[in-house]
Amino acid sequence: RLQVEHLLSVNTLSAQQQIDASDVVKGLTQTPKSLPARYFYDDYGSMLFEQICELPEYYLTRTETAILQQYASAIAQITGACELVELGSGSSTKTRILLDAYNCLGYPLRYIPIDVSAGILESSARLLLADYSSLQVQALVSTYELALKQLKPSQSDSRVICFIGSSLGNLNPQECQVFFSQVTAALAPGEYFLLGVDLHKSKDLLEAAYNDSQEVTAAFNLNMLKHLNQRFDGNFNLKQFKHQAFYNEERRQIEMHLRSMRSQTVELRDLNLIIELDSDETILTEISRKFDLNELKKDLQTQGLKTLNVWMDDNKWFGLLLCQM
Ligand code: AVI
Repeated sequence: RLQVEHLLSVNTLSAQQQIDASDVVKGLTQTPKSLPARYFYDDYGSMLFEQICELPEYYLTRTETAILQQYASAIAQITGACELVELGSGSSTKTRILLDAYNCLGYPLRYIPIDVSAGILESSARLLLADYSSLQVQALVSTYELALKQLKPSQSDSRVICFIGSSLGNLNPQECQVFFSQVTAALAPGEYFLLGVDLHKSKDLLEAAYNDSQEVTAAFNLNMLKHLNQRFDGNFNLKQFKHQAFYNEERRQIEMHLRSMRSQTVELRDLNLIIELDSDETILTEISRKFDLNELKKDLQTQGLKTLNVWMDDNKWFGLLLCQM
């Protein structure tokens, strides 16, 4: 019942690495410097992200979980039996709430989790198979773009593409548009897109969520440099960088940076890249946008995705949107 396809590591590895490398080179040679957020997620980074989701300050996961618990059954009733494709599935913890709802209604389910982190993808798929006797899992080790391009038409009655956890916030507005068009290309008319997004709220709540007192988010941010060292034979000294996260009110986004504690030279040997950093210079590692529901619904509509339902928590901190092609 389990099939694992490594879209990132069999045929496409060398091509993919070149793409990755050009991203890194571009980001580190421009001013201001930046790095692609997907480098957070080696196996250790994915484990740290799971810890972030449990932090008291990181309201996102528990709020979205509560919304799913309340409305998963409504979602399953609307979509009917389907193939559930999840982008950035990680540990699939929240997805279990949906799987339970489909199970309860007696709907057969094919689950296609997609993640760049092979370790967490395969281990969570095995746990799911042990717990759901009729589930079929086709796990794809892949980026979203590559996986969405490779998906064949749904083998079930319908397809639901699920993108929860507010990962949409990690894309800038232009990337967001491209992403929506990739999603619609992978859906047939009448099929669904389930989207979880973090909404506007006070600066204090937002900044606390990305500056937790246990400093797990700081470790998660710094781990990106360790990942780059391993991947590209680099010599970033993690002790010479500091985590920094703040809310940019104008852009309505949290920005995570790594601040260089002194002027320093860093080398990524496999990329033939030498980087000079000034003291206090920062590298932007992530944006996390916070959404306005009406603007988001309009953007989705422009891409041909009609919002059928919006569910929120009582504080209106987080939104879960069910859209249809
Ligand atoms: C995965 N993504 C939605 C998280 C976020 O909140 O933007 C990543 C994260 N970065 C720091 N904490 C969590």
